[in-house]
Amino acid sequence: MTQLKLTYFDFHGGRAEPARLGGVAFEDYRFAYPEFAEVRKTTPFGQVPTLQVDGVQVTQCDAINRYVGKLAGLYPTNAYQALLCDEVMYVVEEASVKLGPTFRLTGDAQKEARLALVNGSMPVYLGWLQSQLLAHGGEYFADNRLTVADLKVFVDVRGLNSGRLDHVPTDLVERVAPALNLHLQRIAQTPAVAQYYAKFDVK
Ligand SMILES: N[C@@H](CCC(=O)N[C@@H](CS)C(=O)NCC(=O)O)C(=O)O
Repeated sequence: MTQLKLTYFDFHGGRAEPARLGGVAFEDYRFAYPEFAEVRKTTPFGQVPTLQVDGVQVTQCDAINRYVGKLAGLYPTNAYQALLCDEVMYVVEEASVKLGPTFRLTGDAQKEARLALVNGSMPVYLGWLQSQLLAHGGEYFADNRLTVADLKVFVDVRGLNSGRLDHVPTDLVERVAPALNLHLQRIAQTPAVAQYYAKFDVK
């Protein structure tokens, strides 16, 4: 059997979380933030996540999420449905790329940068995600079933609602795209996701 080792921060969110939620057996190498300086020396771009597949290190979160999705049966086999799934994942990733630099800021500079996103690109991408969801029946983003696109949006919305992101109001999603919160509640109740978080005693 292929041996998988996923390396990422020890928190319930971020770029590797959809792969963690896929339900595929893997070694979950979680590390605390202070260890990142050492971990990043072992990765080609100084970034995480990485996935080792039988000892071969692979980068890029959505390549990893898609691969795990294929192993788990959570990625469409139909080319058009796969396109819809990928589109959603890229939109969430683009939003993450905009948010990324704000983690390196502090104080007023961080506040200004985050509020610019809250009042700019964030409602645009949340609104688009909501319209995609509703256009495809309101339950799933693609293929009329759970896919890695649902897991990626679930993780993103969960992060935005969490209060972990200073200056991002915890009611932003509810105000601009409430259907995404209903989606979040449904995905949280799917057996693979509920069982995964139960292991960590996360509500
Ligand atoms: N394109 C990469 C981006 C990975 C990335 O930016 N990861 C963040 C953590 S979520 C990181 O390692 N940041 C440190 C840095 O870029 O210096 C991917 O899709 O995995």
